[in-house]
Amino acid sequence: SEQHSFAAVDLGASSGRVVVGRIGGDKLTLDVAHRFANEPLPLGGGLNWNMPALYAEILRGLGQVADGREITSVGVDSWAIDYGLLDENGGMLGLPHHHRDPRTDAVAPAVTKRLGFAELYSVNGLQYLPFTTLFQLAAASSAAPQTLSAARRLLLIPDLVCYWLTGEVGAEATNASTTGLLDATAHTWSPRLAAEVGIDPGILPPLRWPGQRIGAVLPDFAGQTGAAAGTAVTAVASHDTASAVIGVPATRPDFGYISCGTWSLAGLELAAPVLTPAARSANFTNELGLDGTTRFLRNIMGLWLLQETLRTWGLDADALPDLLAAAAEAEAFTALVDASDQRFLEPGDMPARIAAYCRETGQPVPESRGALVRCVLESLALAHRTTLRRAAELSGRDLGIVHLVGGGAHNTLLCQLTADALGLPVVAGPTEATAIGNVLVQARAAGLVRDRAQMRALVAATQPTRRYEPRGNEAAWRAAADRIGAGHPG
Ligand code: LFR
Repeated sequence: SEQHSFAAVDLGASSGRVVVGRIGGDKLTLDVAHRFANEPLPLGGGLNWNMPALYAEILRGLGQVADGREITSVGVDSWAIDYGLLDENGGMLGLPHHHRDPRTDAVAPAVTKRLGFAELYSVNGLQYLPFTTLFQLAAASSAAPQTLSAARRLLLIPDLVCYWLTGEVGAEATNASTTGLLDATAHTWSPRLAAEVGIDPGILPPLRWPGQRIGAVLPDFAGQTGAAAGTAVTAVASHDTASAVIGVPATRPDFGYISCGTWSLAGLELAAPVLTPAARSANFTNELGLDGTTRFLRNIMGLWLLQETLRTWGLDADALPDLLAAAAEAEAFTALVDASDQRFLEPGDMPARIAAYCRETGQPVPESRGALVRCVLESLALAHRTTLRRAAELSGRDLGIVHLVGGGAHNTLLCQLTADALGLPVVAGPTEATAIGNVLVQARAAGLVRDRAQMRALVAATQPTRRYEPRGNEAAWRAAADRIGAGHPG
């Protein structure tokens, strides 16, 4: 049958890529056309995203994709929550802030106290994360009120890129669900919450949904990249985690997922949000997935703990295989940290923060690099266990298998420890689940696939995965879990 090619722009917190996905019949192939680093830019005292540099890389990647190929459409996803502001002429008002910028440190607890966590949760259904858009806006409205009052539009990162590509503004719904300003039940903006944090609700653009056509690439863009004028830009599930969940190769209903990259997002796909007091005090989030589903999950610090450790040691990713080999040899369960603890959020000396955590909790400080990496990976595996088991309890669902997708699928030790901790098989891969989810939603808009079950069956049939069986040491993991309490909202 006929094959179509789609371009997926996927921006992650540490790297971005432009991918071509080809779909037709029972085939799905993926080809990474361009990969680039995403380095945050400290500027004017804040931590920012270098959007012009990222956009230049996107254009370069799309240029390579368009070279000699016919592209049915383009879709853009990225990390969530962060935003840019446009002035009345459509110009960007400063660079978007990075969610790891400390500007919300004092504001987030204060706003939560003022509005009440229970009240906020009943509307937006979100876990407490200090950097949620709503808190960033509260910080901006006190620190930079002139900028905010000059703003005519607030655009999340993928919507900003789509605006530059097409000239059209909108807010894609899965990503909008991470702002704290979207009603988790009605799926509409909450003008009341917007007003509460000091913004004009009118700057929130109309919502758009995955699969909707956004527009056509602008002629100057087509000129720059060689793309055919008029190539469509399609709204995908533009929150990277939402796309990753679409790309999970699940073939049975009782699956849990872990989207494991800079963050580890562990949870379940549900038909409706769980807004109970128990879900709230366990700090579970209800983000929006494809077709109105709920992504019931928690944020775990993820590979950030490892990336930032390597950076502190002055090492790059080439050093990883040796470190992981040393970690595999290191003694088990000597020290564990709570991988949801906010102290690990901001950039800085990670080994020192881990050592401080261990001292405070009366645990031995890991002495060698191998021991420290072991501590990080066991702590992540433990957080995966606690989070997925709790998600199943809170939603009354069975959990029979775990899919781990994203860059973390390469980390064989982490995958094995996660299977051990959960006492369940872990299927690792694909690493590019996010780009795959992006492509699949475009393919559905083009009439090539039907529903989530068919999309996942296609991923399972075409993408390589690796299965890890639990090694059966439940007693040790239970003891480890007892040492670390479940993380709670501030
Ligand atoms: C993952 C992710 C998470 C979100 C965090 C910040 O890349 O999108 O889902 O909580 O980044 O945006």
